[in-house]
Amino acid sequence: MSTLDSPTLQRMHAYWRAANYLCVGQIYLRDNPLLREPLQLEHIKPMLLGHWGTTPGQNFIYVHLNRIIKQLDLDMIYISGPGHGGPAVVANTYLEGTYSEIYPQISQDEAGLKRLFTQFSWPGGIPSHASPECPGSIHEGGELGYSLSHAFGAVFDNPGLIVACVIGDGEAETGPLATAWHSNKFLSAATDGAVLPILHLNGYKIANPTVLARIARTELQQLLQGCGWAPHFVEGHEPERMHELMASTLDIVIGKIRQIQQQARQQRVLERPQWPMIVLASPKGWTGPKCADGVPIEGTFRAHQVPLSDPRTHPEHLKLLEQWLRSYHAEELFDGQGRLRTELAQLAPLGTRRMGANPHANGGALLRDLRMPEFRDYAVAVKQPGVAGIGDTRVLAPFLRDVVKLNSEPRNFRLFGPDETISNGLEAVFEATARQWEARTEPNDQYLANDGRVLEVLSEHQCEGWLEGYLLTGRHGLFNCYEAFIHIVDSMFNQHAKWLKVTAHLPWRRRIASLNYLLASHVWRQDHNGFTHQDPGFIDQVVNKKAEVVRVYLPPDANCLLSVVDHCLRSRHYVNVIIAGKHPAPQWLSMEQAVAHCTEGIGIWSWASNDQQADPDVVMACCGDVPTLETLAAVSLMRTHLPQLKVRVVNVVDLMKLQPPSEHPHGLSDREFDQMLTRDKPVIFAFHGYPWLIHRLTYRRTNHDNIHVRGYKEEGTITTPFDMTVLNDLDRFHLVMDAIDRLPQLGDRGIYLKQQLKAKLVEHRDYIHRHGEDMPEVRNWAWDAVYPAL
Ligand SMILES: Cc1ncc(C[n+]2csc(CCOP(=O)(O)OP(=O)(O)O)c2C)c(N)n1
Repeated sequence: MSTLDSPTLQRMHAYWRAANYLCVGQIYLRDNPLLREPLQLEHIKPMLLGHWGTTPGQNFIYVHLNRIIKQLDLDMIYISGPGHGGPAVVANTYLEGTYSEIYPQISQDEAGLKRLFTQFSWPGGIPSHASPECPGSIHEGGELGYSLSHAFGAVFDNPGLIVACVIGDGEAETGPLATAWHSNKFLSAATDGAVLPILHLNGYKIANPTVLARIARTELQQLLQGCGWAPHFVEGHEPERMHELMASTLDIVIGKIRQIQQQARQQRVLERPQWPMIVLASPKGWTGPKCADGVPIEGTFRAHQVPLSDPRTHPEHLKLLEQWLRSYHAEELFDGQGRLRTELAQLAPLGTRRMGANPHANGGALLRDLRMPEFRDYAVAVKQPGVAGIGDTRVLAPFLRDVVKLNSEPRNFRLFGPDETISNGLEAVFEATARQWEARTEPNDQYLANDGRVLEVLSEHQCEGWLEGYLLTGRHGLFNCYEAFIHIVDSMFNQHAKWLKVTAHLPWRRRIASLNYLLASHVWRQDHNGFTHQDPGFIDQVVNKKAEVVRVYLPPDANCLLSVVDHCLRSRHYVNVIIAGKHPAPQWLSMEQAVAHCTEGIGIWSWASNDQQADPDVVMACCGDVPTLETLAAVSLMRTHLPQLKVRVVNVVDLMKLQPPSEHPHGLSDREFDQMLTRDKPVIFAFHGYPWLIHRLTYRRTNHDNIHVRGYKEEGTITTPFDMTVLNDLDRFHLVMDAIDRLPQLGDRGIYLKQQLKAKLVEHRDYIHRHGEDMPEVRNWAWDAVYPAL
């Protein structure tokens, strides 16, 4: 017996034709949207932009998902992996009515159709992808590879949600997507929702066949099965047969999803299920022109973008385009006003069951504040500056543990990381939860459970994609990672920051929780790993993005870290980058001082300065925990050996303070900047990252010419912590020498001290080579305005 009776099948086919028609219209037309007149050149856009190839397949999927949503009242959203098929999501959200509700000028009539067509890939209109402007989208899909990770992120802790995730067979060749199949080892059938991957095997990328289309179907089946999936193939090109096959397959796979969930939820079956998925093998550019210019188009790579050329330069294509458009018989699909005929419109689900109107795809609308513990309760007691600390992230860990605990019932906070939660000093979170793990366990495993709040997989791409999906659907999270390897997701960060920028200006999109990176195990303390693990360049990458979206914090000690993390977890619609150390390190500020300092983001540390009664001779500025330590050691040296010198210490927690306020909302006013860093005195700036960044951020400041920056200059290896700073000229001795070089008034006193400091550096080298650790005077140094004898 067939799944679809004949009238239903015909109506679904008509709906598909309507969507296809709207997509061709978006790519080509600026006028005559219902082809009431013969097609003329003036009806055609001056620039033909967009991607046809993936679009009819996605339209086909969408109409079938609509049927099953309606039939079973499913809570479902749609992710378009090949998001370049933007016309498809626009067309379908228009047909279901959501588009016109959000953008009333794109009305359900002929005038609205004309605007719908014209706005696509048009200046002042909408982009060609499944962009943020498109309702129902949480995934632009411009940069391929992240659809399946986003889909999983969206269903974690969303037990009622199904994400239908269309994956391009080209997209499936990317590293992130290839790994994302394994997300099923982290998904709880009991407490999470389900992902329905639909691998769209249309055979081609831009100009090449795809790998998965050119291996035997059995090999593809085995590959997917090996990744833990049960693939169902829907293959062919004859519409009638394909409609029936897709409908019956969807019935089976959704039935299977429900059965798996029921077994886990009611019968408490704990074995990892084999989740179903669909492989849709259909021609690329299905229903488009068969041939043009004597070569086949449909079912080939030539269908990828705009299959027929501009009739202004290829006059013979005008007829072909008109034939193609008329093949959908728009007159049977839209009424006299240009509105989708009622019997077709009824195929779409209603209200928030429409995939364009599902609130999960506008996550800010569902976002609830986290329940936050009082961060001050986790403070380190700092009676005087310089007391020994256990490692800043280790102080933070109990706070994060309690964030997990307090939000265990709303289930809206998770930690993500590539197997570094313990390594980054956050082990205390495992007092409250475990790592989510659905694969096999063995007796010696640690902290694994099938209901853990920590998601760890050794793929930074998955951590990032899952977290993004989680945030975009209205929840909160934090990604902890080694600083050097966060670069792996540079490009994903880019895409997310772009999404935030655009959505911030769409009033109907609600703001989501910020994406928080905690980069521990940073460049200066890679004692185990050396050069490969030393790279502070993620900050440089981040500050390229819009100031309204990015924030970078370098707390100098644990109390500042607590204050910063509390702030970031409460913030909205930013990317926050926090860089913190995990190794024992001195603590500088009491909690009260830390809160005041972090609130300002930059400040003079008067307890370390001696310029209260006079203008400073030199400003010693620092940003980052290790640079702060070296700066304070340098200051104590200067105050001991050059007591007449007036030294001011400035610490920066919020890097964006350095930019002028015209460039970043956090930017310090020029007046305050001049007051703090002076208009004309030398500034020795010890920075955590690459030095150029400080110049980039301060080049417009009055005193920029006098700012001399030390930072990481790509000198690294396995060595002692202090030697890392020496190799990069960021150590206390170099900092003092830098100051002397810029203070000619010191005369011979300065020259003699410099001589002694150079000798110190030689002594340091000899010592570490002989003993394998830093000199006792370095290891045991503690803040005092007086430095031990040289
Ligand atoms: C990471 C990335 N690399 C390259 C591209 C350029 N690109 C755009 S579409 C495309 C082919 C996509 O093929 P597929 O995923 O199969 O989509 P479809 O054939 O359905 O259009 C490529 C390579 C991209 N968008 N993203």
